[in-house]
Amino acid sequence: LTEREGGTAERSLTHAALRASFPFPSSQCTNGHLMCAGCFIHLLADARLKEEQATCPNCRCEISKSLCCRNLAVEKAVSELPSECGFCMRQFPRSLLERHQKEECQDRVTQCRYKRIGCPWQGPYHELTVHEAECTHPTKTGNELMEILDEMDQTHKKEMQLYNSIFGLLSFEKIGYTEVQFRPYRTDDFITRLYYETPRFTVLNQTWVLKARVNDSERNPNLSCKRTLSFQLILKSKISSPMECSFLLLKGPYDDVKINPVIYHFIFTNENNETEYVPLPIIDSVECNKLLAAKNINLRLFIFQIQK
Ligand SMILES: *[C@@H]1O[C@H](CO)[C@@H](O)[C@H](O)[C@H]1NC(C)=O
Ligand SMILES: *[C@@H]1O[C@H](CO)[C@@H](O)[C@H](O)[C@H]1NC(C)=O
Ligand SMILES: *[C@@H]1O[C@H](CO)[C@@H](O)[C@H](O)[C@H]1NC(C)=O
Ligand SMILES: CC(=O)N[C@H]1CO[C@H](CO)[C@@H](O)[C@@H]1O
Ligand SMILES: [Zn+2]
Ligand SMILES: [Zn+2]
Repeated sequence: LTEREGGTAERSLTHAALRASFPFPSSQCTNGHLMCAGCFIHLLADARLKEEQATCPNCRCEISKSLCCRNLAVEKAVSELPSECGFCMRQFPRSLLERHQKEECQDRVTQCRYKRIGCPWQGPYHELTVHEAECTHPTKTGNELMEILDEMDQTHKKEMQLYNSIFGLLSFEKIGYTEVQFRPYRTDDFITRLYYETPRFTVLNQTWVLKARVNDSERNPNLSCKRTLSFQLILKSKISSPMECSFLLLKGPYDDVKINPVIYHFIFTNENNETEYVPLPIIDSVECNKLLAAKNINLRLFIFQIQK
């Protein structure tokens, strides 16, 4: 993929993900200014990062999930307006756009038909025929294909291992879980930074706290579209012997966020009582912005104590 195509594909995937996951296709401020769901969520997330009240870019009135509402008449009108294909940038009536992007666009991102035997190629549809004609995968020997299939098996095996280890953990004797609520705070540095912390909670008869921070490897996280969160589990009570644990953060009952399950391990002692910051495996930055836009982040934490 060239950079342009990659960017375009990613952008349209992001939009598709947003449409699929966010209930408001459009929002309007109290003065009637409209914005699409993606911009709305981005404004709320940016305001959270800058510790400001989110405002309408047109009239500067306050915006928030409770102050803004959908405008169904506009949504209907908009659905009849032409809109741009994310791949070829040409305009189409909205009603035709989905079919165009899925089936007709010459620039839509496609994958080689030999993907199943390991061809990694993906690119615009209009290059597909040429690629497939010269793709070396169908002429590979049985032995070469065996190697490729082995690699693919390894990937599947890793996924299976993850799920099996979650099922394995579920048969541990000591399992604790709780709903955790991350609340936003500011560091008192000169340039303050947003971080999140949960109130103290009890799991497995110990007191814990979780902290989270927005990926701060970049100087201005508010300038970047790519956002990630990482978190840290801290043991607050004194223990009489080391406590070896596996832990897992998942979507809880109160927030709709897409998180990939990742199991982390740590041996807690009185001296070594906090984990490193580890990635909160949110599936993408759209989901991350959704979390930042909400006031608090509600998740469910599982702790499995490994007993020797
Ligand atoms: C829980 O911890 C308290 C003190 O922290 C202790 O007195 C109590 O026996 C513990 N309960 C269990 C079930 O381990
Ligand atoms: C982003 O935030 C930083 C401080 O957190 C600020 O200095 C900068 O001006 C902000 N950029 C924009 C575009 O708002
Ligand atoms: C956590 O560890 C640090 C450093 O080892 C120590 O100073 C602190 O007292 C510990 N906290 C608790 C609650 O044990
Ligand atoms: C603070 C923090 O989590 N920084 C991370 C931001 O993302 C890059 C790339 O994923 C990591 O290398 C940083 O550690
Ligand atoms: Zn197109
Ligand atoms: Zn190919």
